[in-house]
Amino acid sequence: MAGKSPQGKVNLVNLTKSDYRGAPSTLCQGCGHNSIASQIIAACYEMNIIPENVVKFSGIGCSSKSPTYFLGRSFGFNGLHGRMPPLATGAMFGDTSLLGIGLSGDGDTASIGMGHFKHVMRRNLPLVYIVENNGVYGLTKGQFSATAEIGLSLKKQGTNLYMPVDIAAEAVASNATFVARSFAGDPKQVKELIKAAFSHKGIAILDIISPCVSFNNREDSHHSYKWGKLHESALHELSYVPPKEEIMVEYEKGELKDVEMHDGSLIRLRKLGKDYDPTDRAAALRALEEANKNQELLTGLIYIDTSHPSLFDMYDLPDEALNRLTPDRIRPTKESIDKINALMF
Ligand SMILES: Cc1ncc(C[n+]2csc(CCOP(=O)(O)OP(=O)(O)O)c2C)c(N)n1
Ligand code: SF4
Ligand SMILES: [Mg+2]
Repeated sequence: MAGKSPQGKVNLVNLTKSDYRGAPSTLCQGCGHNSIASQIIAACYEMNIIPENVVKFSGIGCSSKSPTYFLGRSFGFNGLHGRMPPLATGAMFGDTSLLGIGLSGDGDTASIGMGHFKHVMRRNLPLVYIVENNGVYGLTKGQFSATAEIGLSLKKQGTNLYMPVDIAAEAVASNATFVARSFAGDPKQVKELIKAAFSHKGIAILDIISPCVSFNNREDSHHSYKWGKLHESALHELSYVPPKEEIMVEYEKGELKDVEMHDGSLIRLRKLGKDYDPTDRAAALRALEEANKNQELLTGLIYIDTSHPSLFDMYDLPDEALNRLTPDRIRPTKESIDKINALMF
């Protein structure tokens, strides 16, 4: 039962929200990345996740610094620029019992890291992969990233001449099994999507527009708070329903669609406008294309496939985590080595 401690309300694993915090943020005040960190903290607290069961990964950038500012009791690896996915792949294989969360930026993912981004999706590594997307390289003082819209003019940078990369469209095209887009200015949606992503058995890509208040927050910039607020077009109202929670609320038939996850939890989608089926891959690509044409910030669960095996399902792994196997269980016997050698020579 959840109760109270001198530090505040405790959740089902007897932890307060403070137990999910990290070091104080050194990012700029108002940076979207800080708001996303707060929602990661809230999601993990509400899901009763034990912080020591989580491992955080990141590359380089202001976004990649942000794991320092949440889940201070969890494991963490800060890797090279654009190399968060291979780092996560290796570490997660080492201990498949952990929950993985990767933090990256639009530069880290869509510029230098594009190759690794594509491959981690086709492999379906179980990982919550968040791209804090601000259209610039914030850490190195605001150069255009690959997601900046064509024609964007910024002080000191001039005008961006190139077409942008759409992270969500890249993810759907690369067979990612969970693709969502959100906006740091819509914290409730961010939190519910993070919870759903933690329940997904495979790669969960969250492209979150996360304004850089220092270098790319002009009102007409597609990665600013103002533009996001004016142009957000949510596909549905989304809530995460934990496994076995009884739903007492009455609802009108036809207005709700539930997506069932492996652990028995549900992603509950309440219709807002048009019908939208997030299990239809072609429809997802069409919706993204349409939104780009109409200059809309399309948010919500864009695509989900709960049937595809995760990377670990494709290998004959023991139940016990590999990093806990003792040398006598890992080392091949002399007979098996002799057998392999006999095959080769
Ligand atoms: C190999 C390499 N190239 C370039 C850099 C310089 N660099 C550091 S962070 C960064 C871009 C960060 O942008 P993004 O991933 O969008 O993160 P943000 O700071 O915007 O959150 C670059 C180019 C580097 N650290 N390593
Ligand atoms: S420079 Fe931009 S991305 Fe970096 S902390 Fe400041 S507001 Fe955030
Ligand atoms: Mg960036």
